[in-house]
Amino acid sequence: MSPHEVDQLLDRKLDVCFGHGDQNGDGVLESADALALAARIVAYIGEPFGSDKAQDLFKAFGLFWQHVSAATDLNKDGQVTPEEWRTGLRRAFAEDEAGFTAGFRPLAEALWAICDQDDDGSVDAPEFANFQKAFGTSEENSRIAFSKLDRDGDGSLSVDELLVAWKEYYTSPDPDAPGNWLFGDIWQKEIWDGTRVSL
Ligand SMILES: [Ca+2]
Ligand SMILES: [Ca+2]
Ligand SMILES: [Ca+2]
Ligand SMILES: [Ca+2]
Repeated sequence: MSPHEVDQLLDRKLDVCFGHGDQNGDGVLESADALALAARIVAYIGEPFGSDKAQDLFKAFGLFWQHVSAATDLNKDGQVTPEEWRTGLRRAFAEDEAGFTAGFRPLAEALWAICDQDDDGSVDAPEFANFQKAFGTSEENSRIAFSKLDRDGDGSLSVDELLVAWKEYYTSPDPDAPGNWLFGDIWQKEIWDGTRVSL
């Protein structure tokens, strides 16, 4: 792949994530977007809002946003533009392994816990599909994503498998990285058609 194609893949993945995050569709990300996304996840999973798992997820999203916005809100105005998002995330996560783990692990743990609705210590494909509904992911894309992300093929998604997938999704230019499939086929318009944000 040419450097341009590598850039295109990573840009596309970061833009899809931006589109998911911009919950009110105003073209910038802010803390209210992060909390709205957390609420949406709680609602689609079917967890009561006052439960420990839901409260833990809200806390984790709040910390995650602090971490991410510190890295991406380059002019410190409380809003993250698409350009700041692309530049800041590359710098913060692709080039800083420790920064990635510090930002993502607490969120991965809280998400994993709330996804495991039957408390059997595993997140199976139907539980993962409920989580994916919060992002508008189709059943088909959710099924594909689960099969790619479940690296050891044991029918369950672990925290570490989730973290490896996120790491690849947010930082890897490799077109064959399984983590590219976090939301299914990344190039489908169904996942994100770019209409909500103009770059
Ligand atoms: Ca917004
Ligand atoms: Ca800004
Ligand atoms: Ca379970
Ligand atoms: Ca697994």
